[in-house]
Amino acid sequence: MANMKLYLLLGLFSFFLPMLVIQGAEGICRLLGKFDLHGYVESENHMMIIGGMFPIHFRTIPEKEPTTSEPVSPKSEGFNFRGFHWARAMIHAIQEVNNRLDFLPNITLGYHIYDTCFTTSKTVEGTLAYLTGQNETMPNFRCSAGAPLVAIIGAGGSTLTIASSRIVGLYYFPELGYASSCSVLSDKYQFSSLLCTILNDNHQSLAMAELVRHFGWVWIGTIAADDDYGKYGIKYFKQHVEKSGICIAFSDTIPKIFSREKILAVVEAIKESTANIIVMYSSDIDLSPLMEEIAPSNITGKTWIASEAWSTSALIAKSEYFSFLGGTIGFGVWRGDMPGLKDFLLDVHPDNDASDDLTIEFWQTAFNCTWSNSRVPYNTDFRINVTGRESGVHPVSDQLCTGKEKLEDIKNTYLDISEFRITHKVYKAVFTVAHALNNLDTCAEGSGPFPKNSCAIIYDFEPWQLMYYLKNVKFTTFDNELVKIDDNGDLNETGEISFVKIGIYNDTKAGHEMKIYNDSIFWNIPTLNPLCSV
Ligand code: TCR
Repeated sequence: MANMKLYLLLGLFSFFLPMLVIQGAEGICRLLGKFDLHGYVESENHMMIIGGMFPIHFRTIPEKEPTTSEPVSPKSEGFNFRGFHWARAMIHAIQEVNNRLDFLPNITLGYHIYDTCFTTSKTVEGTLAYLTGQNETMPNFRCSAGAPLVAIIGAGGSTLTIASSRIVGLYYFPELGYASSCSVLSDKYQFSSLLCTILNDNHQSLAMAELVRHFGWVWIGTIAADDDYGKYGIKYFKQHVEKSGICIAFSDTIPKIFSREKILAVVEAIKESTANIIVMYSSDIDLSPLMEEIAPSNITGKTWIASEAWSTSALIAKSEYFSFLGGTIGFGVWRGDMPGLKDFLLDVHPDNDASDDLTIEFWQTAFNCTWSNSRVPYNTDFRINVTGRESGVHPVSDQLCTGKEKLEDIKNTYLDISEFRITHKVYKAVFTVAHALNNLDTCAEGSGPFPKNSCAIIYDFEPWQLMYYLKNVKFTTFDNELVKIDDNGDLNETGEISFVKIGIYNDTKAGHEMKIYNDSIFWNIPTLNPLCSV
């Protein structure tokens, strides 16, 4: 089975709505209120909570010097459709588990979701809130929000997961990383209670090196996000290519905190270098400001090798970037089936719950309108203050939303099916927890795994006892994928990586030519796939 598919982004277009930036009203960054509302189900059953951490906003707004007043948690800005999509996918997976009659008959799962705002500080804040049950300074996850917290799904990118799993690891509290692919996370000595449902990046770095070798490219530039994903990814890539005599022309990093000066320096390095192949290891969010600067700089004739975190993102695959990004080759993780998810994603509307500020924010941002009587402020763009950058400011519509706007019409990372890859990892994480709980619940007294062959009790178990079941979980998903723990202690798909041959690249005097002869290439928009139009 293929874990990772090599595919072309050649010809990838996507229409993207201008992003509105909304002031994070108090409480938006922490989703407790809203999601609890839906998260708890009226039920006679015993309730258990799964925590979830997703980047629902892009960043936080720095507070003014907090020396004259009590410091408060910063507000958020920049609605991230992809993070919202993942959070909704987790909710759907939990509902699926609750609907199943074959396991956990006396347990109802709820959820408790925090927004990481793509920052370490919010991630750590959320992690501590999970562990302390909000108000206390001692770990108290048994009492979290009135029902016990059993595991956390999060925290998103590797840097955030490293921060959070170091804390939960102290208590051997289970955390399941759905997007954390950095290979250091496989070190179970450091990250004892973390399991990842996504393949680690060593495979991707090696695949990129193989690709470069395959095409005989010898002069390469590398760009990495300034985080663990980017830096370790490029480090392993370099280790692999340097063995084969391939030279690195330049290596740059994209800053985490926006700095136009630093970004322009990267643009300059790309411009000045004679390397025409550039390997880019970054998330779409971090890469976006660089793309905004490359667009007006007339850089063309480069072939980009994309890491999985930006290769299919609608945030990057915009038509205005096509002149320099067309022909990008990227990697993707396995995309699985999640029956009913699309309908669930479409079933979001501010009318469903007037107090659901997050859905209102989603709606206003997606349709560039204002929901009447909305408590969510909509026409404040903090990016000018925070980043000193004006180019990202979009005029905000004063038009009222009608409520009849069609979700099917929006083309952003919320509904884009090519985004269903990490989504699948979120799903897998939820089902892994559910299966582990079920195995714990169905343990036969006298033949259990604990001292004197005892079992744990589902209504009162310790985190390490669930950890045992997580580490021994084995199940098949809807699409017949066997999920079990691998040698690194991660929950990966079984099987080897397979490379899909995508075509031939010809370099002739008349110019470059890329022949595609394999129909197994993934095309983001089927109508652009030449194989579909013949
Ligand atoms: N691992 C990255 C984060 C990441 C991501 C993504 C972010 C991955 N895939 C897709 C946004 C969208 C893979 C990390 O930091 O480990």
